[in-house]
Amino acid sequence: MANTATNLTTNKHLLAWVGEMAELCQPDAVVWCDGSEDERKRLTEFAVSKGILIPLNAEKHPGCYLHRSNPNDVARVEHLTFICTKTKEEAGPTNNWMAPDEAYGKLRGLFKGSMAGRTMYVVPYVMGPLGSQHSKVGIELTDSVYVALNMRIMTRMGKGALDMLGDGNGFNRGLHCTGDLNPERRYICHFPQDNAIWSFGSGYGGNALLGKKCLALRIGSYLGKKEGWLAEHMLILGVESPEGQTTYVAAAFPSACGKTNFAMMIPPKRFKGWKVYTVGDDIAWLRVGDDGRLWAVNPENGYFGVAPGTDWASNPNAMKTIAKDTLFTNVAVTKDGQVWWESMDGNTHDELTDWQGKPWKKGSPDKAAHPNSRFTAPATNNPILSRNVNDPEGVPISAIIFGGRRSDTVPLVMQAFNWGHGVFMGATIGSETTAAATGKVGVVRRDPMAMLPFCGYNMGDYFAHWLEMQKKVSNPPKIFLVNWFRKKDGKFLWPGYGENMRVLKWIVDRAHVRVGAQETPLGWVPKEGHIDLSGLSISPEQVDAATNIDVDEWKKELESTSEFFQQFGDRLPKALELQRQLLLARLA
Ligand code: TSX
Ligand code: MN
Repeated sequence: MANTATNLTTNKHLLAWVGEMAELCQPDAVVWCDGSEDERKRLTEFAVSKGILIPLNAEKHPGCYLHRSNPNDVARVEHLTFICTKTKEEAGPTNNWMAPDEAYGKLRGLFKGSMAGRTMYVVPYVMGPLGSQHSKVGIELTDSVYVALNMRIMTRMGKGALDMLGDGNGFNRGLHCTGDLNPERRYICHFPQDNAIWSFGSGYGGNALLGKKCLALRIGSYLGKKEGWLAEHMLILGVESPEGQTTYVAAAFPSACGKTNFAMMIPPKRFKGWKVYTVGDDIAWLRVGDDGRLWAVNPENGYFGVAPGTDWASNPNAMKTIAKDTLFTNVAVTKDGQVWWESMDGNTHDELTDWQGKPWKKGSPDKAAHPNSRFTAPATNNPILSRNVNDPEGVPISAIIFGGRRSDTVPLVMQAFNWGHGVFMGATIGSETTAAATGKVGVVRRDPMAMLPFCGYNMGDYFAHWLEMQKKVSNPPKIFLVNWFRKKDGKFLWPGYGENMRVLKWIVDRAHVRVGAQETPLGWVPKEGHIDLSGLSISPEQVDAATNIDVDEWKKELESTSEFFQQFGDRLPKALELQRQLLLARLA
């Protein structure tokens, strides 16, 4: 059997577990990752020699590499993602469930001897700032050098994690094997009660970088329920006023709403002296501080962002972030080794190499970059990275924003009357489907708190946990609902992007109780004069339409909400259905 020895740790629990897993997987070698620069070079050179990474134009993209995945392995696989709790009830109606014994049995069979002829990397990592009592240590065992290099960017990876773990046993046990990438033998299994994750048959980020969705959200949300905190699918940003006051907000949006763009937003010229700082673009761990406020930590250390749609117009800070030391997955490349994707720069290239490595010519009906192509970039590259990202206690949250992509019904912004109403808003957000490939276009898919694919336990209990948190948070953030995507006559009513600063400023001012609003049956809404529209080239009528509340639309909306709630049966907190009926009564 492979020698599993290391001088990086003497942790008996860890050494025993690594030994046991190596016995199961039978790798030729076991390599412990220390997170050093030397190691990065070594692993990168190895990956390049095997064709796993392709060097990009070193002048234009210093330190950057391209990875092409198997074409059948380009995204998360929700139908193959399981929550393995003792009972199905604990996983709830919105998760796939498998009994732990069955899952361990099935996956043991797959992992058995699966790393023969390969190397097992032991990847120690921390989610959250090093040394913070709120951070969690994980160890990922993987046979993928691509995964090891991505984890190095996305987490605090290496010796620091082992030092933090010391001789403790409280680490997440993650086992990952690429396997033969046969989707028939692909399983992403979570064992919340064992603090373990077993992932087989995929090399894709969300399935294989176990610190992110698997630990920080699915296992994290389970631990949050148990320990009295919240693991959320939220960006965190700081807004600094010209007077130097910084206000932090956390925001949850379903996919394809531009979360990373919002997290890296540049205020328009009119907002001279206002600055936005990124704390995180995807995940927030929220805890109650001694002061009764909610404090947020970004457990991640990098950005795993969708490339298409990221460009100099939509997100200049992201473009600067990915300028160096970035791994690209499934993007297209130009003749001179530069990355390219649809949306980047018109039709300037006659010929490209597409995401599968095939020649691509202008006018081809196929996309050159995969629509879910990605960048993995270190947070420290972000020019507007908050100086507080490594604060062990996190940053104090003054506002929570829920959002969705809705062409009607949901106004540009409204504020919840109270915590319970805000939880109702979060529990009922949804997005209209955009891509024809995913079914009907324009159908609302409910995605409560944007957590539908990421909640590691019964979503009804999750709602109850959110409601329970009110008792602990004596100084709670205000809660808001936003919608950048409302349309009239097929056209977006709100310019979005940097102009969202106008909405964000109203939110910040509301959080500090220093701007007005109009009470409507559905929440507090800005009326004329409350949102600064100076220098904006859209008509007041258009703003009215974007912020309008239509009673008939909302009656339908609340019916659809009722349908959505039914699946949770007894597990749906009574307080949520009551919120729905209160709104209905106010509309009548
Ligand atoms: O990210 C987006 N944001 C948030 C930015 C901080 N997008 C892209 C969503 C897909 C990932 C948006 N798209 C936003 C937005 O606020 N708004 C829209 C809709 C929109 C698209 C184009 C225009 C306007 C609105 N164009 C013009 O007005 C010219
Ligand atoms: Mn996400």
